[in-house]
Amino acid sequence: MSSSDLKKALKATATEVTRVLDDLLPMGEGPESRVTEAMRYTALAGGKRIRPFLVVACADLFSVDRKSSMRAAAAIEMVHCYSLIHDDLPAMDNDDLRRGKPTCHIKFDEATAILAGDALLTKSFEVLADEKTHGDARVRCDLVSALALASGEAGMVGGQMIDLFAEDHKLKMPEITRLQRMKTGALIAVACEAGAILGKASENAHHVLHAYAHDVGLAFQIADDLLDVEGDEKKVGKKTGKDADAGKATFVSLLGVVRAREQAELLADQAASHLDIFEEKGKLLRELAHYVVNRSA
Ligand code: GRG
Repeated sequence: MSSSDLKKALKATATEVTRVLDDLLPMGEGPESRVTEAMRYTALAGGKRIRPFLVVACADLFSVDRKSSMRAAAAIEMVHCYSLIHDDLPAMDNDDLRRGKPTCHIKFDEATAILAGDALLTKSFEVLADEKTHGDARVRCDLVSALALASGEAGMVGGQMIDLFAEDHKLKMPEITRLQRMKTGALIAVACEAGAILGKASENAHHVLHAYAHDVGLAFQIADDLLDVEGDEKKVGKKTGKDADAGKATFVSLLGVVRAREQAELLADQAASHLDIFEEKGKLLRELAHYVVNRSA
């Protein structure tokens, strides 16, 4: 298997999850259709679709039906899209550009962007709770519960709160690691966990995927910090240099570019080695760990 197999698999998942999102977010009628339009604007606007890929690739380890894993993947991508919309708002990062396009509040307006984010978040739970996602109510309940924990104050929202606090406080390495585990890592971890839940994986397999997700999540964030320093704005699709401009402590500002890259590569190696128990079946996920570190967007 080569990196072109991973690229093909990423592309195929991106195409399929975009189709599923398109189906799950039909345009309605009446004045409320403006919010659906804004939801679709962000959810169908591309992106690497790494979280959906993680759901599907982890679920594939347990031969889960694709229809189930794609719906769970779409639900988690909805939460990711909501976080991007809200993160870009003037009250937070105040960004005009996302995925190479005007951000949701620039294209529509702030109130509509807030509502679109809210509606994507709630829609994700509607999708997971639907029988079409899985026939077993226990599995659906576990998916809902895992996504709620990862998205809320103990996960992504909590991480975002610490990130805002960090604007006025110089965080040290352990605090930054905790912030990023919550802000970015929790959603990456729940993507892997969703695959394990859908596949009714053994306790050991759950642990292994958790350890993998933990290392990939951190490697992903270090790569994101590196892109903010070294990335090409056109390829990244958003403004770069923002962390330095804001005087924010990041993995790169604390470690320097060279050590940060070494650390990210070490984490990718470690993530890949967790998957030994899956032998050949874990190959794409092993490759993905290295891809997140070496990506240009
Ligand atoms: C506002 C509730 C709330 C949370 C915001 C995750 C997050 C917290 C904000 C996203 C902003 C950001 C740049 C975070 C750093 C890492 C990250 C999650 C980048 C974006 O994810 P990618 O690279 O994006 O997977 P694409 O566009 O490929 O989906």
